Amino acid sequence: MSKASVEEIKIASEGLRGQLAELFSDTSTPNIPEDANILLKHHGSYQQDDRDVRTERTKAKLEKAWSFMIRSKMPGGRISAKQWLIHDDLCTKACGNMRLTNRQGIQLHGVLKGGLKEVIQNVCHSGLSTMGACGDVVRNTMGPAAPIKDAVHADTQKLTEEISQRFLWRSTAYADIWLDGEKIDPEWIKDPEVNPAVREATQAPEGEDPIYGKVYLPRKFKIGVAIQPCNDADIYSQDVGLVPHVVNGEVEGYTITVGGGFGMSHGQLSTRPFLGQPLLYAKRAHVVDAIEAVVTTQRDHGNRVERKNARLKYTVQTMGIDGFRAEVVRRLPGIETFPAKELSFDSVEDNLGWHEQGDGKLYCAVYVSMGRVVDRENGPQYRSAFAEISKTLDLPLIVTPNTNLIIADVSPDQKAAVDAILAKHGVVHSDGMTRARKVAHACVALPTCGLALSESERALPGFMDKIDDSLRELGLENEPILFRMTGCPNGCGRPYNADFGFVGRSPNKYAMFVGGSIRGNRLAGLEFKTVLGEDVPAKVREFLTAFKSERKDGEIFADWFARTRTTGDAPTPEQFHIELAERAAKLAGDKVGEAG
Ligand code: SRM
Ligand code: SF4
Repeated sequence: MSKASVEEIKIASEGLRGQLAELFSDTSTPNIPEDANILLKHHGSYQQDDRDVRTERTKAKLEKAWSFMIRSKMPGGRISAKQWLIHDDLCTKACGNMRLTNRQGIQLHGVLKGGLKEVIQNVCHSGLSTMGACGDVVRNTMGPAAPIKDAVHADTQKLTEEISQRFLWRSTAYADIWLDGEKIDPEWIKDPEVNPAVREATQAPEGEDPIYGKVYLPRKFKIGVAIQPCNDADIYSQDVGLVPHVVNGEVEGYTITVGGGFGMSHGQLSTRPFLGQPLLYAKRAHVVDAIEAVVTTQRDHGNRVERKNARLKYTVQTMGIDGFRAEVVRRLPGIETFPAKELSFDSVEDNLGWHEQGDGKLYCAVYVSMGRVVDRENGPQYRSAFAEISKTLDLPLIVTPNTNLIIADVSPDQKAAVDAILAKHGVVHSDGMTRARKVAHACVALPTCGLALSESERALPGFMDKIDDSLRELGLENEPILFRMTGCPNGCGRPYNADFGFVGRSPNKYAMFVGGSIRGNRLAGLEFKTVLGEDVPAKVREFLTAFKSERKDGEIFADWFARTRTTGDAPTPEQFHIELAERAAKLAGDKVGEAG
């Protein structure tokens, strides 16, 4: 689908309404047309098919095995026990499990067309929603996962919620289509936890969206907040990153970074990952307005001709960071902005295990392999464990950016009960694991992702078994080393700033990127264009062996790499700009070189 047609579909949709209501009340077909799927994304769902059976069904001249993925949004990953139980219940309408996402949301896969409305209704009944979880709008806002009870953590969580509220798309379409026109309001839901942002957004008067207009953003838009030195929200990978500046224990304001983003296409130099760059510092009262100025600058200046170059990162590159800043500041009349503060981070890791949270209570961060909350026959029974904790102890949960799960607000006398439930279901939070394994993540990929070129979620645990052996043999089991994998170059697993990023090219073949950083602040380079899956652990071992023999005292892998190696092939900024200009010219129908 070309970029122009996506734009046309959005414009013609009347507040993202389209024909979705009619299509989903027609039960005679298992799927919807592609243009409707584009609108559906803004409602938090994607049409997919089971790729494990695609070939055999095509051979048998059967239709694809269609189903829908549904993504729930929760700023900062916060979800109550009751909301969790509603999602757990909905697993039975999906493929029997749920997937924690690395933007702190929850995905249910395999929902059939006839069941989609009921699932979305139930998510809304829980007080969460799917509105804007996908599509050309601001997505789920990420924030620090640890539920530390201090003024700074309280403020970052409040900020994720303020952002979420400000940037929800506004139209009655969502309520009309999924909730039979009933607006999401406390009377109807009878739930004090109802999300006020969604209530307001679904009651919006018809007409243009106040922020997004008729045509929404050129592309998806992502925001994350992190408190130094923990970069769990991986702010340099975000369109907008936010970091609080703390004075006397209180947040004075936020440094704003812009233009991070990871999607690329193999071999296409005009697409590439970028890290966010410092934009400015704003006082707390002006932070959300400053973000709105960034969002509207992207709305008005982003590329609406080529979706591959439509993310904010390309707008920032095209305008230059100084030009971009000038435009943002111009949109903030009467608001004083300041130079960005220096930032410093240690790691993107979660702090797994038990910790005090600062109010006499405890939290427990539990490792969830690849974020898949499932009961495995010969492994951990994550789904049963978390459901039982929610049912019997009614404790709030938090999805982390590394797709683990935090059990929060545990009073000391509940700790033994939590441990007993986890142990009963074989969930051994992180005991005995290498440090690398605790943070290793793979995107979903096969069998649900329509864009996957190779396995990812189903492959990384096997890769890590062998890598773990090397780490243990070399005595590196406690080293902070970041491994991430994706089934295609779109970069969902955030592989491009990892120490090692494995990026699917075709079945069992991966491009191998090396030399990012566990701090999330450096891009890896393309070290090997194609490596067979079975050869990946040996390639990794070569680096680990060199690290072990060459490292200086206390030096971590990322610093050893930076000191001793140069990152592999990556397009230079010049190459990138030349290709970008060439592509734009081609798309505009000009002959390259003849313009001007
Ligand atoms: Fe992603 C598309 C899964 C985080 C970059 N992503 C997809 C789709 C929806 C495939 C599709 O378009 O048909 C995947 C659904 C697979 C499935 O079956 O579930 C998908 N992305 C995911 C998740 C579930 C991966 C995970 O391991 O958790 C993450 C959901 C987060 C959420 O709750 O919203 C997810 N995706 C990311 C990230 C990381 C992040 O946001 O922190 C990135 C890289 C950062 C970035 O956006 O630049 C990412 N996803 C993409 C892209 C490439 C965007 C680009 O700029 O080119 C696509 C494809 C697209 O948009 O065209 C994509
Ligand atoms: Fe799918 Fe590619 Fe994203 Fe993995 S990186 S979930 S394969 S789009």
